[in-house]
Amino acid sequence: MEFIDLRSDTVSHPTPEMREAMANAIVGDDVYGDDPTVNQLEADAAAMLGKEAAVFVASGTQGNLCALLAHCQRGEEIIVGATSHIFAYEQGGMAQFGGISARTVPVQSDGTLLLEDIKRAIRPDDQHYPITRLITLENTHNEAGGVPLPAEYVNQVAELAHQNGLILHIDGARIFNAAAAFNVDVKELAENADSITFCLSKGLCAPVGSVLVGSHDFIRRARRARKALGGGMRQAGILAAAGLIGLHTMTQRLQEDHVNAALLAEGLSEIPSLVVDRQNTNFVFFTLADNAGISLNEFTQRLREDYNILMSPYRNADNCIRLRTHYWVDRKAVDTILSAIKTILA
Ligand code: TLP
Repeated sequence: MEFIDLRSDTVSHPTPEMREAMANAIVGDDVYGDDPTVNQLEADAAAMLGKEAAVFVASGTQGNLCALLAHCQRGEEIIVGATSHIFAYEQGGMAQFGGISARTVPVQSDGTLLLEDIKRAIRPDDQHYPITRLITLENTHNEAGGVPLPAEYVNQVAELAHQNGLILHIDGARIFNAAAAFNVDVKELAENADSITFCLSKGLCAPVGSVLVGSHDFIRRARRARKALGGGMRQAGILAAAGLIGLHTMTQRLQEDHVNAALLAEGLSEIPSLVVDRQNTNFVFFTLADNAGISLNEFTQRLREDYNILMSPYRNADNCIRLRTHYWVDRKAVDTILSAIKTILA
């Protein structure tokens, strides 16, 4: 059964071109460095982000963890947004596997961390404290609602980090969405960061995989961390083949997802019992009014059962739904969704 699935962009699945490329991929043992398709993906990803080297990893979570394990020693601390994915949704992997602690600072509604908050969080040289090693940003910021962080801001944080001898790591799971939103080359958003993780799944539609980029020396250490985490993937060229299409082709069409999200937000805002809270990049948040005459659960159930449309309540707010557009939610799907919602709420 065909669903229109808006629960996340992680639900996107490979395009027909990706499936064909996967079937025909030339592969080798990647732990030996022998997989030409993985090697190509890593070289192209590093070049696109303007970095020396890259390593293909199983997921965004694994990419962020490899980065932290490669940058930090046990007993060191990172400065991280309190609602960032690395802190909130990665099981505290940095502490579990690396003995690294997290010092959180508030995330503003525009996805930024205030420079004053970051400055205050940097530890003085005192034997009572852990050693601050790294600052991390998230671009686009998921919990702030898919907000893209502009290059000027990223550069200010990079400068602050480097002036204090700290490293800047970016969780750029959706950094190509940020580049599309500002209509800039992704290199501009990556330029002053020391390392970046980005996802080939999500908006780029590959079935599996993320890439971590940075200097040669850093990537050598990250590759060791990946192996220790069980992430040496052997004939991973089958996956990297889809990733290459994600990197070169799908990054060029993300603007379409943003336009569809804007159209959805516009259509939803015209429906009386709904309030659109915000829309950024491929994210839309809306709230069902108390007088809508239907509970949020009944609403999502009817969409699923009667129209094959999947949405899920947003866990952090009452009566709120978060939608994400992606390749498989086209303009026609936007019309179908709006007409289904109008019928349910009529
Ligand atoms: N986010 C998922 C869930 O885990 C919440 C989603 O549906 O949005 N960084 C950011 C900013 C992310 O949004 C995610 C995934 C990750 C890292 C982790 O990526 P994966 O799922 O590949 O480990």
